[in-house]
Amino acid sequence: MTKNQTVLSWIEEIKNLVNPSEVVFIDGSEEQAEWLRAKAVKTGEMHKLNEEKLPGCYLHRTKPNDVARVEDRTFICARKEEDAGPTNHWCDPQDMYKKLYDIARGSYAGRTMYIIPFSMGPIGSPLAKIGVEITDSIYVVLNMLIMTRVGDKVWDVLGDSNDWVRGFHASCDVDPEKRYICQFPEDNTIITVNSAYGGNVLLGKKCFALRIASYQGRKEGWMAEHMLILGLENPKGDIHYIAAAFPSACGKTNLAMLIPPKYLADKGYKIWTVGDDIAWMRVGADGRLYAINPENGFFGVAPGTNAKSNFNALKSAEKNTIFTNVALNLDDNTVWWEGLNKDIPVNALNWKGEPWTASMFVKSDKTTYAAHPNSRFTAPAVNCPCISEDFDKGAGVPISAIVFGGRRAKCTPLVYQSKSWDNGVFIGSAMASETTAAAAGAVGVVRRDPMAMLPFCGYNMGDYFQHWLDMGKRLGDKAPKIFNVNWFRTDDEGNFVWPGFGDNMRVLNWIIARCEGKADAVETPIGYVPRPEDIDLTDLDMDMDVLKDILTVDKEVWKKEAAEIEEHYKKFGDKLPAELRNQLEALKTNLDA
Ligand code: OXD
Ligand code: MN
Repeated sequence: MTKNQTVLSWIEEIKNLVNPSEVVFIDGSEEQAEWLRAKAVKTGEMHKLNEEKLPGCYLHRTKPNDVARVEDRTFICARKEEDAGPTNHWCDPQDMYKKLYDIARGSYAGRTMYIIPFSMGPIGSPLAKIGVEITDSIYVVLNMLIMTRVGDKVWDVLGDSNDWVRGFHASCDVDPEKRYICQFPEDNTIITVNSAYGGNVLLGKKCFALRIASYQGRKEGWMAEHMLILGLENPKGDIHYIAAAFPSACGKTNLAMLIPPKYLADKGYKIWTVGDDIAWMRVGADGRLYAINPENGFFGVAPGTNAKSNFNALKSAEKNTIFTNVALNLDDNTVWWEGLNKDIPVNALNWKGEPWTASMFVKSDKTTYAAHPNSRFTAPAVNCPCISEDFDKGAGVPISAIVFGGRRAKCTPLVYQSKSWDNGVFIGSAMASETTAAAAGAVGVVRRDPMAMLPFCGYNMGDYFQHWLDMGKRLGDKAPKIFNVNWFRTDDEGNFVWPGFGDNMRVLNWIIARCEGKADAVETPIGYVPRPEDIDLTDLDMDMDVLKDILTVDKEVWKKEAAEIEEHYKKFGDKLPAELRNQLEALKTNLDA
């Protein structure tokens, strides 16, 4: 418990509003967690899975109307609309507080109010931040216990300070018409109502660690980014760290836990996972950029995860894991999802809890799938076989390279390096990807998603670009090198050309070699692209011509791309930094040359 008056008076305010029948402080003990799990099983919120095959694992199903983040109902409630910027939905804070309080009023009647003190980042680390989430959902509590560092120690570190983030979640009737995910950056406050889907209600994640933290980062001179962090160890035992931003469901978790191809593993190459989704980065005492993963677990997309695509994620989710919206195999009380393995259950319940058998499955019709395309596993980071020794290191890891990427069937080459930090910021600001199932809405449409932060930037994105440019000035020649990758180029039949997964290591090796000044490249209008022979294809059944093709920069295609970037930039008006306009003009000139 805490004596912090700012915490206690906020708890009192929310308690008076929602009128719970009891209040439970989460203390972080295993004993309390076990009591909560038992309670959740009793109410039916959780289903206990086969203790032998999946020890400590549970299955949860959300309402079918509540399966993904809802960007059209996500608001940045800054006092001035301009401060939310053109890419966010905005509402006046006072109007929104009133609306949310009206919705939440009395909604905990007959329910328990759980109070979760949590730290984003190792407790007490100078890079960590503290939050308190109030929720009426045991599912949220149990997920937060995996995804963040929870417990009484957090109160000790907080002391009397008012520097903490308020997170209030009310499940209400899970009514999509009254669903709101609201950030009040100027008040360090988050309020979510009428949802129970992780990305909307695990308030430490997107709401705090990205939307609120990005705002704090700009004010305080650091960065909160939608990035994985991995360490690449070479045979000499040196580890170089890479932070990489990809839009949701583009394989961040897979890249973060990559297993090198055999011939590289045999030589001694290894990948160590620091984070799979979020990076907080600060300039360290030596002038380099240092990153921590503020989370303590993985909230990964289940479908497509298998022993080949991500063995380490599968291992991470073998114990003490919560599965959400996957299928239940009734024969052995385990879970299944499309792409897990060929043992399609004959006797199962689909993600909605309806009877399901393999004969119902039609590949082209996702409504027949057993698991929801955005079904998830919430797994403790400590379970990951390749978790970095530095995962818990409060000081963070030094970043050598920043990598942007997205799904682009055409246009963007497999990999290229920016010509400078500012040019890299330009590349990030123009990032585009074909949409996936992680957010509600059409799938497969190209959308610009600057730095993969479009749904997560807590302030005006024009100011965010300027913040990136300013960070580059501070870092000077110690700044990480910036790259762009695209694993998703397709051939004329729509098949992926690059094998991806573990073979992405071949590209990471080029990236690190470039950082060390040890690899060649060709200068193109968009940046430095490897020569085909610079990417090691040992043991890979790939033709040099095919590789050459996906490394090609087609000037005509890129002229169209430049025109689209110009269009994309228009929405930022005066907030678009002059430097980015100059970068776009330089690209156009290069393409005309
Ligand atoms: C996620 C997302 O869940 O980006 O990480 O949607
Ligand atoms: Mn994400």
